[in-house]
Amino acid sequence: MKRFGCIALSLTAALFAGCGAKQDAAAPADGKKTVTVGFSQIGAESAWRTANTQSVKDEAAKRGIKLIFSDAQQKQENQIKALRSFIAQGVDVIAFSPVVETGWEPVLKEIKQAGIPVVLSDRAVDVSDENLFVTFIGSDFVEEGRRAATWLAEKTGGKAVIAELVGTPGSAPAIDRKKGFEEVLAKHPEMKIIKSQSGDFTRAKGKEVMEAFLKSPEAGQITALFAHNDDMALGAIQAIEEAGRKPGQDILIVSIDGVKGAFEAMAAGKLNCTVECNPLIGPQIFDAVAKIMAGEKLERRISVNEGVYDQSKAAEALPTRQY
Ligand code: GYE
Repeated sequence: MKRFGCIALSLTAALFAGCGAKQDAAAPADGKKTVTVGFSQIGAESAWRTANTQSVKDEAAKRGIKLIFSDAQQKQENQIKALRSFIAQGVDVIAFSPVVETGWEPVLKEIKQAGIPVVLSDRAVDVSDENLFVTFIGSDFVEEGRRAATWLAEKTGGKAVIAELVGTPGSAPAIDRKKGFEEVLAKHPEMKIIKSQSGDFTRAKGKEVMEAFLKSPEAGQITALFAHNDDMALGAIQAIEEAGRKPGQDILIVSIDGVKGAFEAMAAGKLNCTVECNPLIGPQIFDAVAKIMAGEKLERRISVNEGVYDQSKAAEALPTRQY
């Protein structure tokens, strides 16, 4: 089993000097301007998301940034409303994690007209004008899909009948993880996906869809499950157990994120592998904000370092997992 290097993020906290003339009641006594950031989060659909939210809030507090945080409950329309309210409030920078890839152009143009820089967090958008945002900070989801399929191919000797639990339809991680997974499958003619449906990145939906897979006429053929995130895999594990089959043995399971619950399931022998997707990107987001406020140029794409873990590493890694 290959283990891709898992490198802890080492990020320097940056303090920014004031620029611009906006008055703020919360301005510190030293005369430096308080920076205000509007952050539109997708929701609280998974353990990954909860950890991501915490990382953003903690880092903003640590740096004395005024954070206007908005939870969209997984709805694009709510995110668009939040973005417009950030414009109305005259924030210094807008950061957001777009629930789906498309449909952002009009609101991004409004933000641009208002002169507010945008940092994309975690998920990318599909826009024709790349200048509508400054940078995108997030994981390489295509690579994560490849890593999941590569692990499964090695584990099964290239033979598997696969059920797939897809993430939120139209979201960058669902599109890209599927793409990367299928790219590797194309090299293994005896690995095929026979069931594929969205479980919307939630545990409840993952369980529900897996139950339906296990009631289908093809249920008996399934030897492996690829879940686009750990929460759906954890829901599916329950469904598999309730159907009287052994998760991790009768059906091999590989998922993505690397949340604590996944490590616990691996230590219990119920999940076989998780591909890490690090949600603790608050420091990178606010490093980007600091650079923007200082007028520095930013890379268009800032990536996150991640690894792959299987059961042999689970018990050892569990105590040090931060999310
Ligand atoms: O994998 C999933 C969450 O966008 C990378 O969103 C994120 C994904 C993550 O709901 O658990």
